Amino acid sequence: MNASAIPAIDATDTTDAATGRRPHAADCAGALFAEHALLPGGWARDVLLRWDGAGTLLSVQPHALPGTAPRAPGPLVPGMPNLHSHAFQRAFAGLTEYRAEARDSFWSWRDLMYRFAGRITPGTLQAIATWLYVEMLEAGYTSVCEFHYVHHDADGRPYADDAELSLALLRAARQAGIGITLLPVLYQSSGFGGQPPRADQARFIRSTASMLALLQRLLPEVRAQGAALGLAPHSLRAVPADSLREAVEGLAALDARAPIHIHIAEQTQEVDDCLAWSGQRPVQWLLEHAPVDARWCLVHATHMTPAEYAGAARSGAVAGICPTTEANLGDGIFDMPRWLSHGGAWGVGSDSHACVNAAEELLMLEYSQRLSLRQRNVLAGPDPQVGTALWSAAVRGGAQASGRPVGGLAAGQQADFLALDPAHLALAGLPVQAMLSAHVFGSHRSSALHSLWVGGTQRVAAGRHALRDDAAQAFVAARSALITS
Ligand code: NGQ
Ligand code: ZN
Repeated sequence: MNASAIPAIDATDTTDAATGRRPHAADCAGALFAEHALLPGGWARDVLLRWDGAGTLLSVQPHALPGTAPRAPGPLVPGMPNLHSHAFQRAFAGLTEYRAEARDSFWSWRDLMYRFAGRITPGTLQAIATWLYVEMLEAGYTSVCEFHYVHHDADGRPYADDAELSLALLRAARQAGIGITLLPVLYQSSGFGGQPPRADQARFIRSTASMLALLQRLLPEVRAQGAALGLAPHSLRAVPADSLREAVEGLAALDARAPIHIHIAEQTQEVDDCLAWSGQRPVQWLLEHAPVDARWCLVHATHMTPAEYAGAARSGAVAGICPTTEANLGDGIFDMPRWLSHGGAWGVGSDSHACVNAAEELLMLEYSQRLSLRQRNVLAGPDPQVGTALWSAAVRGGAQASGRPVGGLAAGQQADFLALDPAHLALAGLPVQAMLSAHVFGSHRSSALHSLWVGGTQRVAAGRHALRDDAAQAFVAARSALITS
């Protein structure tokens, strides 16, 4: 990096002390000084962060003097990328927690979810997503991958602007100030081997050509807001083999590095159906028939054989784990020690948004391992503090899956971070090394997250997003409208 590219911080600095942001961010940088910050190599002292007008970190300097930079209100931690979200599903969290069949399952949940998806409008989607993204920011997520599949109107007809609902999500992300990777979903069949879609899937369906046209249409919009664009073949049950190949090739022609996310092996039923169709299990089939590499995120790779764990990890793909949704839906438990033994990358997503809290996803992930292995501190890594090890690994994998530079506090990455509140009762008096574990595992009524920045702009102060009240009100109105429609 060219040192002369770093704007000097001087006594005439007009940086806003509350936000670390100067008035004309486009042509000047912001800065922040933290006594403690979690860098990719671990905790460091007296760290000076400086970023440019685009919100990219220019330098992250430990053992620095604060100069005139504003001081962070507490220890700084990188923001968490949320690698899997279906925004509209936030509006019915809690509404599917009753027994509807003698034995409820993922599939009976899906029937209820589809009824809800059928009622979404552009206005309600934007209101739900804006509130959801405000919640995410208040809960430690600084970016989100939207796995977006409700494309058409309630009758399954394309909107006048085919990108209508995608654009609603981009607007919501802009309003809330969260980074976004938009992943339009390809959905064509109701089961393996190209079975025709069900009537309640009509809003999701598009041809491969229309998907590639949508990606073309969205690319300038996405780039204009510093977002990323990828593709999500929904699952092997929803995308026939030829379509998968054509879509992945078409995407690569548009952007050779664009992310590709797929739901892969969430339910044993889909493993059985895949075996009946092809003689292979879903992950096995995918590794043999698709160019799986570091662009790919395998969401819910829950049911794999040891050979599949090894092959998928070695492909370089990220395992997209959604611990609270997978628990909510009764999916099964991902074998993290096995995945890590092969050097596999992983990150977390809040998926159906039964829970919207980065710390709680990590808690659920570690606890699922403890319960199945009857051990403690299963996922400690280079850092013996489990909270720190989980947080750092999930940031790295989440960034890879996002296709955006959101991988932590290092030059060249986005200035996406949060400050913990050292005066919060969960943390007060603890050594800084224990604070992330206390944030993840010590249960509290309120969050110890104090402030949060995305691309150098402060979005949460004293635990609150500026839009909280307005966005919450619009969300409740949208949900009420959906329930009664
Ligand atoms: C989804 N959700 O796309 O929202 C899915 C359900 C399906 C999860 N897989 C639909 N958790 O898989 O067919
Ligand atoms: Zn999903």
